[in-house]
Order: sequence, then structure tokens, then C-alpha cells
Amino acid sequence: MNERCDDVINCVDFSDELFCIDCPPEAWRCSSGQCIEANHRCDGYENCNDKSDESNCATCQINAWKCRTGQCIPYFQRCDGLIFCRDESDEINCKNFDILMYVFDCRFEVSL
Ligand SMILES: [Ca+2]
Ligand SMILES: [Ca+2]
Repeated sequence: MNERCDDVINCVDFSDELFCIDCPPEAWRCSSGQCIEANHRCDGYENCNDKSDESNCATCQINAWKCRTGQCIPYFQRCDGLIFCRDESDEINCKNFDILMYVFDCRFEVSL
């Protein structure tokens, strides 16, 4: 049972990492029960094995961009020609200049 609550999912149904109570107060708990540092929530990088830390974000942390789905991705993945949002929203409206200086990273726009 030492694989229980070790932040590694061993059971197909995540049950070995569910309901673990060893998350420190400053940690955030993934849907799977895994603990991550709270400041990794909605920072654009997937830290939970089940990616739940980047889902259903009310706001994304600075340097992250929020997909229409509530998913956060690193800001440089916005308009980079590669789809990271599950709804592809990071690659639409890329001519929008209120995206600040990041619009200059839109190298695939010239052919539009
Ligand atoms: Ca994260
Ligand atoms: Ca992208």
C-alpha cells in the first residue's frame, strides 16, 4: 500500500491517489487527489497528471492565457500556430491587437 498517496497514479481509476489527506494547506488538490503547489494552479502548465489544474480556471495567472473553455495555457502558445486549447480558441482572432505585444509572435498571420 505504499503506492497510496505517493502522487503517482497506480490505479486505473486513480483510487490510490483519491482522498489523500497529506496535502499541505498551501497546496492545491487535483481532481485525481494529487497535490501540487497552489501557485501551479492556472499557470498554463499541466502539473496534475489529469491536467485538472488547468481546467475551470476563473482567471489565469500572469503569463498565462485563458482559453474559452477555462483552460489556461502559457501566453506564448497563443497565436503560435499550434492548437493547445481543447476548443482551439488560442488560434482564433489572432489579428486582435488588444493582445498586446504577443501579437507579434503570430508568425503564421502573414499569409491570411
Ligand atoms: Ca499548472
Ligand atoms: Ca497556440
